[in-house]
Amino acid sequence: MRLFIAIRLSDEMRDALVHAQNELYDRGVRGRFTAEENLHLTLAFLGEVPDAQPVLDALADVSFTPFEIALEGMGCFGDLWWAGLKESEALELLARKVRHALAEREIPFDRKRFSPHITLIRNASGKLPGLQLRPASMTVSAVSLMRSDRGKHGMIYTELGAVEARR
Ligand code: 2AM
Repeated sequence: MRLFIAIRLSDEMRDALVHAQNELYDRGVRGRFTAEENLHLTLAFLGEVPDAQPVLDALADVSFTPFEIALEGMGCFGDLWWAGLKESEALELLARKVRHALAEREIPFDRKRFSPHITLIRNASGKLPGLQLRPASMTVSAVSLMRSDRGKHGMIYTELGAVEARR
């Protein structure tokens, strides 16, 4: 199983992101656009894992209170184009807690620095134009363990479990 830990997005966030994708498409950008239902914010990427249970146990150790995130700006890693998030200490802390919980249980994950982004297009053509994102925000009240499978028409992400914020 290919697993990652992510924040699932609210409808308002998705709407703003799809709006940006459509605008890019209308401007002639081509590439693999992330399907609306697949838009997410990755906190940790685990890759191939034989058994999800230890990961679910690690996730259950993560304790956090709800906080807000908001879209801000766009950027790219080469031909991968993404939407960014307003700087948030709570978000950084949550990613650190998730990664710490994995490390505590000796569950391997990609140790690349957390760089909060929501992938909009892979293999994007041309250069990223200046584009204003529609303002959108949401309350983060859960973190999900996701399984990624290659479907006939693109990736299929399935939630295997989640930890809820404590109020
Ligand atoms: P992304 O965060 O840039 O979109 C599932 O593959 C998710 O895990 C995607 O969101 C993907 O990229 C993210 N991810 C993070 N590190 C990855 C890696 N080393 N390989 C594949 N996906 C990775």
